[in-house]
Amino acid sequence: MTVAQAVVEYLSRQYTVDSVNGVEYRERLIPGTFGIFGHGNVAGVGQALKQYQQLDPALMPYYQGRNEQAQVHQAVGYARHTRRRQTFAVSTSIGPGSSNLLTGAALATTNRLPVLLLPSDTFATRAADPVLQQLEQPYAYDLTVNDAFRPLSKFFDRVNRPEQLFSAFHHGLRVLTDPAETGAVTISLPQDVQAEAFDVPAEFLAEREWRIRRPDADDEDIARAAAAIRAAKRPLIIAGGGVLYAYANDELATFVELTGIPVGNTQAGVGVLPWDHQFSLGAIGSTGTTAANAIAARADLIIGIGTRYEDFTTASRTAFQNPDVRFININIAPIDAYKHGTTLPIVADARKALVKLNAALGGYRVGADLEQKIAAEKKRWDATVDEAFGTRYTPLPAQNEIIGATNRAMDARDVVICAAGSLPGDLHKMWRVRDPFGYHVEYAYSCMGYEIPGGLGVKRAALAEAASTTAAGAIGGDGAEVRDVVVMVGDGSYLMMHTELVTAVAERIKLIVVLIQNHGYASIGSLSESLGSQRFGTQYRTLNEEAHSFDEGETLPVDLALNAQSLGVKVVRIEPGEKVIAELEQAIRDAKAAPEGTGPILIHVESDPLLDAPSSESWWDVPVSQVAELDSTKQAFQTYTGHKNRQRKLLG
Ligand SMILES: Cc1ncc(C[n+]2csc(CCOP(=O)(O)OP(=O)(O)O)c2C)c(N)n1
Ligand SMILES: [Mg+2]
Repeated sequence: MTVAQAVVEYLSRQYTVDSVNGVEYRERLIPGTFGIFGHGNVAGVGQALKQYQQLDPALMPYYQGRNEQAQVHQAVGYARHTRRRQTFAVSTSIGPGSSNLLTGAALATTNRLPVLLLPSDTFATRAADPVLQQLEQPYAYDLTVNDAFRPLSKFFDRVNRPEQLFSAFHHGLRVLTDPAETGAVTISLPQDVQAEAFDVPAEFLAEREWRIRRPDADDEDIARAAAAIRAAKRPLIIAGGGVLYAYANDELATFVELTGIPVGNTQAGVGVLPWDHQFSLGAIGSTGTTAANAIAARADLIIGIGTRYEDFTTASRTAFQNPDVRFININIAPIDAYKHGTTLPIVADARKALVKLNAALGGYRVGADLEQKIAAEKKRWDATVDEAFGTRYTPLPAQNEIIGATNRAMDARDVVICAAGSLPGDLHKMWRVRDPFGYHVEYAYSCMGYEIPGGLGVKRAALAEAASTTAAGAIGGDGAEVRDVVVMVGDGSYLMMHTELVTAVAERIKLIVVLIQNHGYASIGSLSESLGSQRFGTQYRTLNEEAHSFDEGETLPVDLALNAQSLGVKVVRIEPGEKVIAELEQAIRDAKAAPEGTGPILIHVESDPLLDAPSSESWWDVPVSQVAELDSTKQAFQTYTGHKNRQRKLLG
């Protein structure tokens, strides 16, 4: 068989095995392959996919996307919803087909989510050099475009000879299924090698299981952490995505109910506790709630669980103002467990570590004063959100109202999707989550354009979950009903990448999209203003040629509703006016009521970009010019210096 045929057959027989709360799961690691064909893969991987489709359509289902990057986003969405047990392979042509994957690779690696990238490469034999789209660097003849994947991937290899296939895929899949190592796995496939025939040992093509590693915590580490917790007066947990990937939310709930320690969550950690849980302070950091940020400011012990401590989480290292604050970091990845210079790292699976900590802490509970403070701060923030959701601006609504309406219209098990713009921050602080799978905001890379393809990937996973009798279905809920997936996307992100709507049309996938038209970048506009740069270049307006400015012209005559309609999407247009919010809420309910198999539905609503979300009473470090001719910049620099003084020293 050919190298490409061996790749496809091998991938069809790889399974992940996991046990969660005594239930065993066995699922295909790679349930399908995306491909956009061109020279490089059209006759290699393309031929193999076609051949197996004819022999057995279930062996390796092929999926057609519209943009290579967007295919990676779909794989990422799928991987997160399946808690990293499954992902897709993505096959591309050489040159631009390959390099279009780079942003997707960086996103997957930054988010610690598995994707298997199979970019094609130039001839290994160099027979036809230089082939169309070959880079040709005079100083390094062995360099190709695909070398650009090396810094973005957790594993990279190039199969220059057929025999290298075995070790390339064995170690590639080791990394793909490793909870600490996972990210983009890239295996570059030269186009001539893909088509080359060779003898494949039967062992390579046999079924194989990859058991997800769930390492237990070291007893000594637990004892030291327990002692630190007992000595703490104002401890606070920061829960990240690692809690969800370890299925540790039940143990976390037990832990906080026994100890009274409150929880602030990162973007990836929304859903670790329901929003109204007594000890959930909601979002923490730059886009956090005032409740979480008030408790964090005075905390003497931070217990980070499954978090990378991104700058949004720590408010650029200003969130913790207690000079004696210490950190206990429970993380499966040593890089995260050792952050903030801690002497109390616990490198372990979050669930197993929490089970042990619970046992070690028997009888400990925080003081009544902290519990009262938690209740009071929660009440204050809930009232703030009620007001933001309830205020009616007209004719154009505030984004807060749109978020409130969407939240009310969605069921507990439905999933909201977002990635970039002003929405992620607003969702982080205000979204009232009720299910561990209910919130999916890509905020490690915050990549404009992730929203629609990422959402489509989640919807694929939701459909598979509902069809499955075991697997994610049993974990995520009752497994019977298909979750609705609602993408919330700004006009800027939509313009950057919306073409996977065509993919949803082709496969009749019911993806609900709420498109918020505010004619430019509300997020960066407000950031620019706060930094003294006066919203420069953040509005979509016609060019004033004399001033060479896009800031004062007319709003563009762009109609994104019509754009979506032209792609075959069912579109609902909400007209500005007094009834916007009621009509939007109803439109989402109607979209939810449509049967699966209807294809994508897009709801178009306009919003006022100048009506911001309630303040987090927090900060984010974005450097301001130290000298300037603009007064606005000079003033902003004064404010900036004040915040800089509150930043904690970098200790790792
Ligand atoms: C690919 C990419 N380019 C640039 C950015 C920087 N950026 C973050 S948000 C944003 C504007 C988003 O505009 P829109 O989707 O309309 O959302 P809004 O800010 O209006 O809410 C930009 C340019 C990014 N996150 N991703
Ligand atoms: Mg916008």
